Amino acid sequence: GEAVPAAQRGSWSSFLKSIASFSGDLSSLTAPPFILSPVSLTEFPAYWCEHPDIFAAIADAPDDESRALAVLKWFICTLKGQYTSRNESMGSEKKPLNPVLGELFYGHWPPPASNPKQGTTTLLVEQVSHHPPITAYVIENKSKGLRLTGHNAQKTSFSAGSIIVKQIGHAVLTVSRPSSSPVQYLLTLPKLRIDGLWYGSPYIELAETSYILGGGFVTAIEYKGKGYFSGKSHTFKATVTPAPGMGGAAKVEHVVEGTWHERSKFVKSSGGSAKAHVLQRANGEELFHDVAADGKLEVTALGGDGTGGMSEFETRKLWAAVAKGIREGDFETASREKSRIENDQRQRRRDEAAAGSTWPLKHFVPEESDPVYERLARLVKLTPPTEDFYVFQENWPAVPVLQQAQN
Ligand code: 0T9
Repeated sequence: GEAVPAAQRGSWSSFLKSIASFSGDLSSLTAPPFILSPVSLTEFPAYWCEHPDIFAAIADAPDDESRALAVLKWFICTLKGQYTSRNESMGSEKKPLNPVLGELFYGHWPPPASNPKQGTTTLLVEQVSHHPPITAYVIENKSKGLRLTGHNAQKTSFSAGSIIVKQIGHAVLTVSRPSSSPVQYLLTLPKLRIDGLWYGSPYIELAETSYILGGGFVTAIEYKGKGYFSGKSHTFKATVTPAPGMGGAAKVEHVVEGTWHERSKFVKSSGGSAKAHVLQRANGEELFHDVAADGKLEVTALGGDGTGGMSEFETRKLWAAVAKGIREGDFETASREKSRIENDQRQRRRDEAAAGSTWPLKHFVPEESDPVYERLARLVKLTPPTEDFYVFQENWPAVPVLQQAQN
């Protein structure tokens, strides 16, 4: 591979061989230094809200149909960050830091000075399982009545030179309204293919279909890459139709096509609501979404201990020395510090086993079923997950810095 530093070619090809003969938890494999990222997976849920304005706009939609389109626009606008931002900032997809059990990440997005009414959005993330790695999160804009909760895990396999990642988990978006009951959407996650491994410059392509279900509508988003129906990378086609039993709205259908890292537009629209979601360009072009038109706003990390500091399990404090080593090319320090964290974890697990106790999660509880999932998954007959659901515990101690940010 040309992107692989000469001194690491051998370790890259043996790393590729070990992934090829392995399936399961890739995070535990040792990779050569050039492919390491200094960012922990607990920071990834922040990608859901790097356009806090588009997220907040969901609360302002006047009706179910318009809200379904607002949710779709927000979902599409997150994809570029979720799946291509490491290529932009570090030249290729990289192997993230593998969070420890109980790792925490808190953050917020304050409203812009020009629009204080947008409200503050807060982020709370907890690593709820180490083996397999599972990350749970809550993103909330209290003043707009919006809350996104979810959890993520991955099942990986290797096929025709690519890593195939099946995302386990889902997200639920709750839109609270002042005078009627809340509306909920179930969001499923696309399948990933990691290509470019041979050349040492991995990148993600999305495949198959993901759904946004609820609020009276069903949105199916189909993903294709190079060589499929448009021949272009990062292509999608989203179809928004009324959920079964919607009566009068039965004829509504919106179809949006384009690329999720650039532009998309309505190719079919039979309902009246689409107009409010069209971006009119100076050259007369009518778009649904244009990534270049959005200013992305990265999350500001907050220390959760209430004094502005971070406790030892908060991501940026826990990994500080490892991340610094990776950023500065001092891989000896990075790997020594990483071993220190891992040994500490092993010792904690041994102590717990000896004491007959388990690590207490701070914000979530594993449950075997989730009524919201059961109700909404039926709309397209999703295969029921066999993994636990992680339910956010409202009534547990709140995080002082997040409460402060919300006031
Ligand atoms: C949820 C996202 C997820 C996490 C990452 C597969 C992956 C871990 C999971 C799915 C986010 O919402 C979106 C984006 C990127 C996904 C990561 C990309 C990636 O490569 C890693 C896996 C575990 C690896 O590190 C594979 C080895 C590596 C050498 C390839 C670059």
